[in-house]
Amino acid sequence: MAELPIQLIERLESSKRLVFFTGAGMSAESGIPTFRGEDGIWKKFKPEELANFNAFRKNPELVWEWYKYRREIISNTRPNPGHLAIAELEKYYSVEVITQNVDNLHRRAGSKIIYELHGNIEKNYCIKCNKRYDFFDFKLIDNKNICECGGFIRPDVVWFGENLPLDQFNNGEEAAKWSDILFVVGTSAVVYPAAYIPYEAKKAGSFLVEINLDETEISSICDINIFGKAGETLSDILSKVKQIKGE
Ligand code: BJW
Repeated sequence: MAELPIQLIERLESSKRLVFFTGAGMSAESGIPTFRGEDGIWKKFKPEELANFNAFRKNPELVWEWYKYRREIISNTRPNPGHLAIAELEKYYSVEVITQNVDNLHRRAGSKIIYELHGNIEKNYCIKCNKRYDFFDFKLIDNKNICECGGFIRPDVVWFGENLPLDQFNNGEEAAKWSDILFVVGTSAVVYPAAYIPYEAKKAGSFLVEINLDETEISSICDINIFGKAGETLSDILSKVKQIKGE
């Protein structure tokens, strides 16, 4: 087990409310590519061609191709030790998860309170009549996904220029502000308004711990920066908590 900073151990001893703000790096050890960086999805696909509504109107087949490809990857993965550690920490603390990920891995790991800021790749809705088509229960016609009303079905995710689900954002922000420790895990923190959340938590007095392979936009405001893999570091944190709690 790697040595954890003493300030973090002291905080873990005195804290009650932990909040995890997670990004694509959280799921990297499950085998899901991140968006930016060396293996990022954006290296292979231009976001402006795929993750915005105009692109979808212009070329729904292409956008669906990308989502089918990613769903395929996600359906063959499982939560990694980091997701499982966050879920197990609920035995010892009040834990809430704010995630930018659409991959459902926190839920599959057993976390109970999850705010999904950018939607969920397993859910869909018709852009004409709003009928919901969750968990793939719609037909593929010529690689277009068409609702019974004739409208296009789209994935229930948040594209550039679209508003985040207000309840998820507001509740997540509130949880972060009330947290004793906010862990910022595996995010480049460049996409807004999600990236405002750690700043708001800091202003409200939370202790910020970043876990990332590299420095990010948010590193300088964090109280502690742990440069390491999310899965390994969170497992180490869980082991330390068990020691603290006498297990
Ligand atoms: C590891 C690791 C390991 C790797 N362990 N770590 C204010 C300022 C500036 C711009 C804006 C602003 N407000 C709004 C904007 C515009 C825009 C925006 O933010 N643009 C910036 C990019 C410049 N924002 C929006 O458009 C948002 N909407 C909005 O603001 O609405 C209001 C509005 C309405 C009308 C008109 C205009 C505005 C919506 C943003 C939606 C983002 N959507 C996506 C796609 C979701 C669906 C899908 O998945 O298909 O969300 S984009 C993509 O980026 C995805 C992610 O959730 C998001 C964040 O990425 P993340 O998670 O940080 O991943 P990476 O790859 O960037 O980083 C991974 C990190 O992990 C790295 O740091 C690695 O080092 C690390 N790592 N392995 C630990 N093992």
